[in-house]
Order: sequence, then C-alpha cells, then structure tokens
Amino acid sequence: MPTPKSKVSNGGAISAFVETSVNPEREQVFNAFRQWGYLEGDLDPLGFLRPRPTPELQIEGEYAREARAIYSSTIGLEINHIYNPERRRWIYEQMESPDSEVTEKAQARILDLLIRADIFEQVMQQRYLGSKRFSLEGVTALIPLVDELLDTGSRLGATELVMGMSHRGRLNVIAHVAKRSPEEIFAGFEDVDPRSVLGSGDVKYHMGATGEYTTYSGNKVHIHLVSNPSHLEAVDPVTVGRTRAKQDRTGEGGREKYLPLLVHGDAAFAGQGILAETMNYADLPGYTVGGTIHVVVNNLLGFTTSYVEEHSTRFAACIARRQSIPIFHVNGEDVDAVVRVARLATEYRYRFGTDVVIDLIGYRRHGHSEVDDPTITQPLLYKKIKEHPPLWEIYADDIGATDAQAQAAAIKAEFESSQKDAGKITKKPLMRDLPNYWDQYYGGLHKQEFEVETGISIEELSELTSHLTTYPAGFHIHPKVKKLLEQRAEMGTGKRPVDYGMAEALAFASLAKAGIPVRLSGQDSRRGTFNQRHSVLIDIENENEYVPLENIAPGQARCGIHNSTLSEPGVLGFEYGYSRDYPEALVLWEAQFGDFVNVAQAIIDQFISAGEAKWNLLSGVVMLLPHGYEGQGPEHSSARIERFIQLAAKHNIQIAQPSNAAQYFHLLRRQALRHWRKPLVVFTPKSMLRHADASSPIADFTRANFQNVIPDNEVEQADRILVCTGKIGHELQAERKKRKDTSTAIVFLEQLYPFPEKELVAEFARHGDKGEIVWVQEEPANMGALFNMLPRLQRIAGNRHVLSVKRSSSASPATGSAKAHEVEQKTLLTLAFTTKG
Ligand SMILES: Cc1ncc(C[n+]2csc(CCOP(=O)(O)OP(=O)(O)O)c2C)c(N)n1
Ligand SMILES: [Mg+2]
Repeated sequence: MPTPKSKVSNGGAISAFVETSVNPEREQVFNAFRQWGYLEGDLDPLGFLRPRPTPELQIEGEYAREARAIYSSTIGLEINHIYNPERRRWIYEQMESPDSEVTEKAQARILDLLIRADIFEQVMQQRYLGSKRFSLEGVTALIPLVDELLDTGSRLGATELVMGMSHRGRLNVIAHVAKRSPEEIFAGFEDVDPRSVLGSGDVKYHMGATGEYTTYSGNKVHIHLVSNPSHLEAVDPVTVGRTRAKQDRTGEGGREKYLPLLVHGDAAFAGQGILAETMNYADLPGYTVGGTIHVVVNNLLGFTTSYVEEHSTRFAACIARRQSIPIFHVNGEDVDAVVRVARLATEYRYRFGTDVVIDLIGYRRHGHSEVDDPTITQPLLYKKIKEHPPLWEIYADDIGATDAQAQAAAIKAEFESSQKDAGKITKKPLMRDLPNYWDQYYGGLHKQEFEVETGISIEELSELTSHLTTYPAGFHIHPKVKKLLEQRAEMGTGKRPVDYGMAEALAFASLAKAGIPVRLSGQDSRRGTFNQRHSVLIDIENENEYVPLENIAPGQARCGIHNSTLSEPGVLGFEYGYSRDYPEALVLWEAQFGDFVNVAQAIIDQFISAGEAKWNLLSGVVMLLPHGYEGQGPEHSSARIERFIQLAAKHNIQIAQPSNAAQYFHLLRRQALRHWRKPLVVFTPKSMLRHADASSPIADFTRANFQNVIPDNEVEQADRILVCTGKIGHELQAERKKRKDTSTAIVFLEQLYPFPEKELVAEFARHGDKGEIVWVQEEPANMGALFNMLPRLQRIAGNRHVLSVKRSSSASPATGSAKAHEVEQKTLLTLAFTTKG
C-alpha cells in the first residue's frame, strides 16, 4: 500500500530519530525494548507461545508504555545480531515512526484477499474431500503479505518475483499470487489426462506456475513460482540460482528487477541444513542476488510435531540469526501489522541488499494434510482452533465491514462455478509459460541431428593460448605459476602435449570468445583442488587478481570461476537453478572430490535427473566429479558411478569419463554447442591430470568430435577385448606393453550413458567374433557401472563370452591402505589379461 514518502527515502527521518534519542532516560528504556521487547510480544494468535518474562523489561513509566506498545506488540523485532549500527538504527526509526494510515480502499482490498484465500480452501475441501491440498487456513495473512511485498517491491524496481515454496498454501498462492485461474487448479484435482503422464509428471502441489500480478499501485509484476519436489527446502538454492541467472542476463538493474521470495514451513526452516547453506552465500559476490525475502509460514507445527520438539531455539526462525539480517516476528492475525512488516522487509532488502526474514505466526486449521486427524496429537490445540473464527471474519469486525458475509457468499459462488467449468477441461493445464530463451533448446531422446563439430583450428588454439598465458606488464607472478604458464604456452602451440588443465582452459576460452558464457563454481575451484586450474592469477606483492579467461577477446562472454562455500547441496542446487535460466551458458559445478557428491543427492535425484520427467524442465548443468582409485582411502576414490548409472533412463542425463585431455575439451564444447540440453555428469581425473598418457597432441583438438568410444587401433583381430573407462584403461595399456601382448584390445567407453551401442558394435566387429569381451573396472563388484554394462555387453557380444574384472564386493568403496590398494590394483591388471570364463 502507498507509504508516506519519508519512509522510503528517509534521510530526514533518521536525523529526527537521532534528535529524539538525546534524552538518555528515554533512550535507556527504549534500548531495553528494542533488544528484548520481542520476548514479551503478543505474537501467537492462539496464545500457546507464551510471552517470556524478561527482567530487562520490568520497567514502568511513560517511556516504557510507549516502547512496550512498539516492541512488545504483535510485531517482534529480533535484530540484536545485526553488526551494522546504521541498519539497526534504520529499523528502529521505522518502528518508532507512526505507521501510515491504512486507507479504507486498502482495507477493502485486504479483506477481499483474506476471504478469497479462505473460501478457496473451503471450496476445495467440499468438492475434493480426502485429497491433499495443504490448506493455508490459519496463516491466510500470507496473501496480503505477498500483496504488499509486490506493491513495495514494484515501486522500488521489481518486475518479476522469483518464488520458491513448499506444499503449505501452494495452491492458494498459485491462484492468488501467480493468478492462475481456479479452473486450471481445480482441473489438477480432476486428474483429467492420466495417459499422458504414465510414469512421469508430478502432483499438483509441486508444479511451477507463472503469471502476472497487478499491484495495489497498478504496477505489473511477473510471477514465477519455481517447480519444487517434496524434499523440503531443496528448492531454496534452486530459486536463488534461478534469480541470479535472470539478474545476470539483465546486467545492470538486474538485482532490482528480480526479487526472490522463499516461503518456508517452520519445522523445515529450523531443521533443514540446505537452507543454512543457501543463506550462507547470500552476500558472496559469486552468489548474491541482492537479498532474498524469507517468509516462515509458522503454524508452530510440523506434521504431528509441536514446535517445542522442532528446534532448540525459541523461534524456528532463529537459525537466521547467524546472518547479519533482520528477523521480524509477526502475529498472523494482526493483518495490518503483517502488511507493515512486509513493507518494511521489502524496503530493507532494497535499501541494504541483504536477506530478510519474516516469521508469520499463525496456526493450522486442519491436519497436516486434510486426510490427517490432528486431534489425536494436539487435542487441546485443535479444540481451541475449532472454536476460532477464520481470519477474514476477525478482520471484517476490526474494520467494521458489515457486508463481509455477503461478499464471502458471492466469492464462494464464483469458485463453485469455476469448479463446474474445470470439469470440462480435458487436458492437464500447464499453468506456466517458458521464457523465450528456451525456444532454441531441446530435451527428449538424443538425435543424431543435434550433433555439432567441436574442434577448432590450430590458429585459433594458438591465439587463445597467447591470451591464456600472458598477463599485464608489471604483474608479479608466482614463480610456480609462471612456469605453468610457460608450459601451457608450449602446449597450445604444439610443442608439448596438452594436459587436462590446459584443455579445459582452451574449451572455456573458445566458448567465451564465441559469446557463450561460462560459469564454474566449486570448493577451491579457482586454483583447482589438484593445483591444475589456476584460472585466477594472483600478484604475489599485492594480491591483485588477473583472470586470463576474462581477457580473451573484446566483446567476449563472461567466464566466471568461483570458489564456493563448503557446501554441496546448496551450491549444486544453485548451479542447477542457474542453468535453468541460462540455457545458452555452460554452467558447471565441481566437487572437491567426487566422493562428496552424495551430500547433494537430493538435488541430483529430485531436480537434475528427474526434472525433465516430472516438470518437463530442462537443464544443461555439468557436474565435474574427480574419481579414481589411487590409494587415497574410502572417501577420496569414488564419485559413485553406480548411483548415476542407476538414475539414467530415457536419456535424462549424460554420463561420461573422458580418458584424455582432448576428449575433455570436446566434451565440454559439445555440451555448450549442442542445443540438446541435458545434465552432464563427468568423472574427472586426479592422478591422470598431468600424466603423459592422458595428455593429448594439439592435433586432437582440431578433430571434429568427442568420441563416445575410443577404438583400439594398435591391435587388429583381438582375441580379447577389454572394455573400460578412464584411468584403468591407461594402466591396462601399460600392462599390455609390459606383457608384450599383441592380442588384447583395450577399448575406452568414454560415454557410459546414453550407451553408445552403435560405436561399440562397430569396434567389436573390427575384431571378428571369437574370444572374450572383458568389462574391467576399478570399483568393487557392487559398485561402478558393472551391473548396467554386463547385460548391455552380452546383448551385443555375438559369439564372444562376456566376463568382468573388478574388486570384490565391498561395503566401503576403497581400502584405507595405500599398500593394500596397490596389491588390489595389480591383481585387477593381471586378471584383466588372464581371467577365463
Ligand atoms: C526433507 C523432507 N523430510 C521430510 C518430509 C516429510 N514432511 C512433509 S511435510 C512435513 C512437515 C513440515 O512442517 P513445516 O515445515 O512446519 O510445514 P507445514 O506443513 O507445517 O506448513 C514433513 C516432515 C519432507 N517432505 N521433506
Ligand atoms: Mg509448520
């Protein structure tokens, strides 16, 4: 709602505050309430969260009366943890100035929103008894809250709200924030088109939605509600990453235009670590979105669990105290206070560019879902709730609206008519539009026509190399880095074989030069865990930075390499989100070791591998996962190839292990240049990073394509064909040489999925049809790609026997002893050449 000018641009107001602050007695009293007032606040509509008597507040007198009315009221301000005094002061100033008058027109709008929110739920309840809708009733003030947030946001520059939320009230938000027609939403309950989604699709309260919102002031804001899995809070980093991509696409002004909003449940907010990971990078340059507004839809319950069992803190929102950001607790039944807090929080976000938390405290009118009976676990609470009127009735009384009942009846009739119309819809509504930057990109099964050439000319390689290996005059380079750059200069000009680090730099540089943005983030990714990347040069005298990849050509695209926070799900979720709104870019996430990728399993399972099947939403995100058995123990060996292979179906993802530097180069370029947008999982090398056997001659960079299968051209008509991926293949080649073996072929399967059957059949055919095919892997028998490869190889083996060589089944991926590792590895190599069926 409109605010007095002084509240938005209030340099003057702050000085007024300073003036009133000179009365030391008043200041002392106020300070006590500013700090602790929220503990005695009237924050819970049902009164279960009792005010906490606080010694500092046991003060009487005029100032105490005044301060108590502000700080121990229906708004509880928790900001003692904010470091910046001017930010605290700004908030105190806002709290201590009278709130703007809510006009009659604004009250009517709020009442209408409240009635709609409640009646919408009731109509669904009547018609679809027994199906889950996760009613908003009890916290319906969320709708006027978002209404105000959009009004204030749009006045400060927002043109799009990027919103992530879970189940609670989602259908209501789709109707009343994303403004999808009730018919569409009701049609979701009718399940009109089951045949179209056999084995795929998602439930109605997970689907994303887009729409247009008209604010109170008449501004239009595009709404983008992000698709979301059941896994609570998993959508947080995805929403933030999506926002960042939209902001980056826009360039200047992006932070103002795209406003992120995350709506959380109280139990989830307190309990799920991924939220803490997401908040932790909120202010870091590589990840910031200029502040996310968080709303905790706090019904003081998580399913059957009461708030005292949910968290060790007084409020679920307390986890946010780690950040230097405000937490506004607000009684969800004082709607004017809710609206005021929404305005304050939004202004704060725009003024200071940080996250803000609104803790909207209400209750839950029904069970967790509507098929659940809450009187079994919270009998007294639900007795009270049963007698408690809906919020719109309370608000109507407060503002003296006499025709609210008639209004509610009219709105009910409106929804009931929509429901009848929903029955006529015969195709499941989509509820969203895709931005046009997706027009050029495809999902579905792979087609040969998607392929593109990925090689570049010797001249271009040489030119890119000159930019990658030079730095400004006067830059004090570290001697080790100097040497590395000298070696890279030789690599790029054909004087020495190219290693992985240089191959990657050439891939990134060539793409950026061609206008394709590159974004890579991961732990220590700027230098590279294995000292292999050195994407940022650091002056040893002043720590100034120089990024060769940003200095390839005038007008090049952005090439940003970021050291991430020490998080896997938070950062991978962000990069997945980023890829969702930047299909043109090559977006990569790198694990420190592939072993740590399982910390992010929910992002992989719920978004990366299933996003297309569930929501028809594509992503080209790349995961770089260092993998290989090198005697470094159970947690520095395996990126769990088996997990990814198991997730692969219907060409949902690509899984590759490039065995040499040029292959890595072509794979990265293919991912960016093809318009087939599929997540790519790359098992990357560790010990092979600089190994001569895995380095490539410069000529291989001019070759046309990535090879899904590398044939063995050294052996003709082999008796035995070893099929393998990555490092073990190089070790097998060395073993073959040692044995002076001339009858064993070693074939590298560079792409595990989609399985390159045609290429493999062709390679087998070159060797006739006698002898054995042996799948060789480093991983134990219950891990790696074995279980998936054996039936595939058997199908194409013809007359050959299919055997396998692997470590014995094991509960742990690898031994902790380097010596035991060596013995095992030697045994594998011997068996590969000797095992018989
Ligand atoms: C990661 C995860 N764990 C468990 C669940 C099962 N679950 C669904 S809703 C819910 C309770 C959520 O409580 P809260 O966050 O307070 O939201 P509310 O339903 O009260 O709005 C639980 C445990 C889940 N969906 N996701
Ligand atoms: Mg809850």
